[in-house]
Amino acid sequence: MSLTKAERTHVLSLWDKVSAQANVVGPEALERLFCCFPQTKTYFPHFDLSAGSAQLQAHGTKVLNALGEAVKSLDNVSGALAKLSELHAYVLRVDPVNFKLLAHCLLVTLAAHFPDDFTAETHAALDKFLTLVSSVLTEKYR
Ligand code: HNI
Repeated sequence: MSLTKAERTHVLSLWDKVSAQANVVGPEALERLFCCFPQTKTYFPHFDLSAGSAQLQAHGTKVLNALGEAVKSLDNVSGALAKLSELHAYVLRVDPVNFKLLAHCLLVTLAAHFPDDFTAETHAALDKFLTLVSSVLTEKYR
Protein backbone atom coordinates (compact mmCIF):
# COMPACT_ATOMS: atom_id res chain seq x y z
CA MET A 1 0.00 0.00 0.00
CA SER A 2 1.28 3.47 -0.74
CA LEU A 3 -0.14 6.97 -0.82
CA THR A 4 -0.76 8.87 -4.03
CA LYS A 5 0.98 12.17 -4.60
CA ALA A 6 -2.21 14.06 -3.67
CA GLU A 7 -2.65 12.03 -0.48
CA ARG A 8 0.94 12.72 0.54
CA THR A 9 0.41 16.43 0.04
CA HIS A 10 -2.65 16.35 2.32
CA VAL A 11 -0.84 14.43 5.04
CA LEU A 12 2.29 16.59 4.85
CA SER A 13 0.45 19.88 4.95
CA LEU A 14 -1.72 18.95 7.94
CA TRP A 15 1.29 17.47 9.73
CA ASP A 16 3.10 20.78 9.45
CA LYS A 17 0.57 22.07 11.95
CA VAL A 18 0.16 18.87 13.96
CA SER A 19 3.85 18.46 14.73
CA ALA A 20 3.91 21.77 16.61
CA GLN A 21 1.10 20.44 18.84
CA ALA A 22 2.22 16.82 19.30
CA ASN A 23 2.08 17.29 23.07
CA VAL A 24 -1.60 18.27 22.88
CA VAL A 25 -2.92 16.06 20.08
CA GLY A 26 -1.17 12.85 21.22
CA PRO A 27 -2.36 12.88 24.83
CA GLU A 28 -5.90 13.86 23.78
CA ALA A 29 -6.05 10.98 21.28
CA LEU A 30 -5.02 8.56 24.04
CA GLU A 31 -7.45 10.09 26.48
CA ARG A 32 -10.24 9.51 23.94
CA LEU A 33 -8.99 5.96 23.32
CA PHE A 34 -9.07 4.99 26.98
CA CYS A 35 -12.38 6.77 27.57
CA CYS A 36 -14.27 5.44 24.52
CA PHE A 37 -12.67 1.98 24.38
CA PRO A 38 -11.75 1.14 27.98
CA GLN A 39 -10.60 -2.36 27.00
CA THR A 40 -7.48 -0.70 25.55
CA LYS A 41 -6.44 0.26 29.07
CA THR A 42 -5.45 -3.35 29.75
CA TYR A 43 -2.16 -2.77 27.91
CA PHE A 44 -1.20 -0.03 30.34
CA PRO A 45 -1.68 -1.48 33.84
CA HIS A 46 1.56 0.25 34.87
CA PHE A 47 0.36 3.72 33.82
CA ASP A 48 -1.68 6.37 35.56
CA LEU A 49 -4.32 6.82 32.85
CA SER A 50 -6.34 9.62 34.39
CA ALA A 51 -6.87 12.59 32.08
CA GLY A 52 -3.86 14.91 32.15
CA SER A 53 -1.53 12.50 33.96
CA ALA A 54 2.19 12.92 33.31
CA GLN A 55 2.44 9.41 31.85
CA LEU A 56 -0.46 9.96 29.46
CA GLN A 57 1.09 13.24 28.45
CA ALA A 58 4.52 11.72 27.81
CA HIS A 59 3.25 8.63 26.05
CA GLY A 60 0.84 10.54 23.81
CA THR A 61 3.64 12.86 22.75
CA LYS A 62 5.88 9.87 21.96
CA VAL A 63 3.20 8.24 19.80
CA LEU A 64 2.62 11.48 17.86
CA ASN A 65 6.33 12.00 17.34
CA ALA A 66 6.65 8.45 16.02
CA LEU A 67 3.88 9.22 13.54
CA GLY A 68 5.84 12.35 12.60
CA GLU A 69 8.84 10.16 11.74
CA ALA A 70 6.58 8.09 9.48
CA VAL A 71 5.31 11.28 7.83
CA LYS A 72 8.92 12.24 7.07
CA SER A 73 9.44 8.86 5.38
CA LEU A 74 6.24 8.31 3.44
CA ASP A 75 8.27 6.31 0.90
CA ASN A 76 9.61 3.98 3.54
CA VAL A 77 7.25 3.83 6.50
CA SER A 78 8.24 0.28 7.35
CA GLY A 79 11.88 1.35 7.56
CA ALA A 80 11.05 4.38 9.68
CA LEU A 81 8.99 2.28 12.13
CA ALA A 82 11.01 -0.96 12.04
CA LYS A 83 11.99 -0.86 15.71
CA LEU A 84 8.44 -0.01 16.83
CA SER A 85 7.10 -2.82 14.67
CA GLU A 86 9.28 -5.32 16.52
CA LEU A 87 8.35 -3.83 19.88
CA HIS A 88 4.59 -4.01 19.26
CA ALA A 89 4.73 -7.51 17.76
CA TYR A 90 7.27 -9.35 19.87
CA VAL A 91 7.23 -7.54 23.19
CA LEU A 92 3.90 -5.74 23.65
CA ARG A 93 1.74 -8.13 21.58
CA VAL A 94 -0.97 -5.54 21.09
CA ASP A 95 -4.00 -7.08 19.35
CA PRO A 96 -4.20 -5.46 15.88
CA VAL A 97 -7.86 -4.44 16.38
CA ASN A 98 -6.62 -1.78 18.79
CA PHE A 99 -4.77 0.04 16.04
CA LYS A 100 -8.07 0.77 14.31
CA LEU A 101 -9.45 2.18 17.56
CA LEU A 102 -6.44 4.44 18.06
CA ALA A 103 -6.57 5.58 14.42
CA HIS A 104 -10.23 6.50 14.91
CA CYS A 105 -9.45 8.51 18.04
CA LEU A 106 -6.58 10.26 16.31
CA LEU A 107 -8.81 11.26 13.41
CA VAL A 108 -11.45 12.63 15.76
CA THR A 109 -8.80 14.60 17.66
CA LEU A 110 -7.36 16.04 14.44
CA ALA A 111 -10.82 16.98 13.18
CA ALA A 112 -11.55 18.74 16.46
CA HIS A 113 -8.28 20.69 16.46
CA PHE A 114 -7.98 21.50 12.77
CA PRO A 115 -11.56 21.82 11.50
CA ASP A 116 -10.66 24.03 8.54
CA ASP A 117 -7.99 21.64 7.30
CA PHE A 118 -10.02 18.49 7.88
CA THR A 119 -11.68 18.25 4.47
CA ALA A 120 -13.01 14.93 3.21
CA GLU A 121 -9.86 14.52 1.08
CA THR A 122 -7.55 15.18 4.01
CA HIS A 123 -9.62 12.84 6.18
CA ALA A 124 -9.32 10.07 3.58
CA ALA A 125 -5.57 10.64 3.14
CA LEU A 126 -4.97 10.52 6.91
CA ASP A 127 -7.09 7.42 7.23
CA LYS A 128 -4.96 5.73 4.58
CA PHE A 129 -1.76 6.90 6.25
CA LEU A 130 -2.88 5.54 9.64
CA THR A 131 -3.91 2.24 8.03
CA LEU A 132 -0.44 2.04 6.49
CA VAL A 133 1.22 2.72 9.86
CA SER A 134 -0.99 0.13 11.55
CA SER A 135 -0.14 -2.49 8.97
CA VAL A 136 3.57 -1.79 9.47
CA LEU A 137 3.24 -2.05 13.25
CA THR A 138 1.40 -5.38 12.96
CA GLU A 139 3.22 -6.91 9.97
CA LYS A 140 5.62 -8.92 12.13
CA TYR A 141 2.84 -10.71 14.01
CA ARG A 142 2.90 -13.80 11.84
NI1 HNI B 1 2.29 1.90 21.02
C1 HNI B 1 4.89 2.00 23.29
C2 HNI B 1 3.93 4.22 19.07
C3 HNI B 1 -0.31 1.87 18.79
C4 HNI B 1 0.42 0.03 23.23
N1 HNI B 1 4.07 2.90 21.16
C5 HNI B 1 4.99 2.82 22.19
C6 HNI B 1 6.06 3.77 21.94
C7 HNI B 1 5.78 4.40 20.76
C8 HNI B 1 4.53 3.85 20.27
C9 HNI B 1 6.61 5.49 20.07
C10 HNI B 1 7.27 4.00 22.84
C11 HNI B 1 8.36 3.06 22.43
C12 HNI B 1 9.61 3.21 23.27
O1 HNI B 1 9.53 3.74 24.39
O2 HNI B 1 10.66 2.81 22.77
N2 HNI B 1 1.90 2.85 19.26
C13 HNI B 1 2.71 3.74 18.60
C14 HNI B 1 2.10 4.12 17.35
C15 HNI B 1 0.91 3.46 17.27
C16 HNI B 1 0.78 2.66 18.49
C17 HNI B 1 2.73 5.08 16.35
C18 HNI B 1 -0.14 3.50 16.21
C19 HNI B 1 -0.46 4.60 15.56
N3 HNI B 1 0.42 1.07 21.00
C20 HNI B 1 -0.51 1.21 20.02
C21 HNI B 1 -1.76 0.58 20.41
C22 HNI B 1 -1.56 0.06 21.67
C23 HNI B 1 -0.18 0.38 22.04
C24 HNI B 1 -3.00 0.53 19.54
C25 HNI B 1 -2.53 -0.66 22.56
C26 HNI B 1 -3.78 -0.30 22.74
N4 HNI B 1 2.62 1.11 22.91
C27 HNI B 1 1.70 0.38 23.63
C28 HNI B 1 2.29 0.03 24.91
C29 HNI B 1 3.58 0.59 24.94
C30 HNI B 1 3.75 1.29 23.66
C31 HNI B 1 1.63 -0.82 26.01
C32 HNI B 1 4.62 0.53 26.06
C33 HNI B 1 4.36 1.69 27.01
C34 HNI B 1 5.41 1.78 28.11
O3 HNI B 1 6.18 2.75 28.12
O4 HNI B 1 5.46 0.89 28.94
